[in-house]
Amino acid sequence: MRIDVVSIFPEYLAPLNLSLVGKAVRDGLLDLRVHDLRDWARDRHRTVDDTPFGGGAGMVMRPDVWGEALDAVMTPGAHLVVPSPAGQPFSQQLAADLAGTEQLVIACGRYEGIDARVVEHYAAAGTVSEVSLGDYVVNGGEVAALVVVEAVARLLPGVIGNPQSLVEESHAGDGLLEYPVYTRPTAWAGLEVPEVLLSGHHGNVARWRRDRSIERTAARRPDLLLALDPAQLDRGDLAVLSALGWSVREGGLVPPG
Ligand code: 6GU
Repeated sequence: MRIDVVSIFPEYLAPLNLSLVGKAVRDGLLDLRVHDLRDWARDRHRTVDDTPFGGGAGMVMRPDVWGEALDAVMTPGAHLVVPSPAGQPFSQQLAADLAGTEQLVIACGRYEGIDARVVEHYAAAGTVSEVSLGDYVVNGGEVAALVVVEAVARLLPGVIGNPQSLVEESHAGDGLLEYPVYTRPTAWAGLEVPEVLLSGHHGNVARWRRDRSIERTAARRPDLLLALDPAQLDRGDLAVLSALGWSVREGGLVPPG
């Protein structure tokens, strides 16, 4: 697939040459192109922003400069992603959807954001997603572009050596957080590896991991349990949840208290 990133700080995207994503590019699995937005500015200062209509702090990125850039970079059917703290939360589901597209274009805003007509204009012609990393503010879309490119690239066929690792990880499909993992040495800092993992009993290992996934999810992300279909849960799952004070009503899980 092809991914284009447009930014006033193209050097910010340099880490994409490293590690797994860098290898995917070198192996020809990903056509990654990073562009400097200022290449489409028209004045000699290469201005990309102006003061906000209606007043207020900061600067807003000009729609005409963005329009020139996106018209030059987007091919028919491209999916435009605009990072924004006001976007929908980025998710594994969206990463998987984006991994199935031919071209992804990521428009990195800075300052107070991009003139709202840019999203409106490109949404009329194709698919546009405004995406947020979470409920906090960072200074621009570049870190979100790093996140989106990495989350999408690792799902492309051939990028990850063992595709089974995509199946077992957090947020991959069963709606639970991943269980804790251990390796040698068996004793470290006075802490032992859980006995069951050394037992060689695959059934007991699988049950133990599933129990730990459920406990972790209940403690850290109860919202994920609320979204589960109880039909996906087996008797062992229900026993752990019940011990944690959760119960099952028709259609969903009910938290303790
Ligand atoms: Cl995508 N951009 C900015 N500037 N801040 C954010 C964000 C994005 N997601 C969370 N905070």
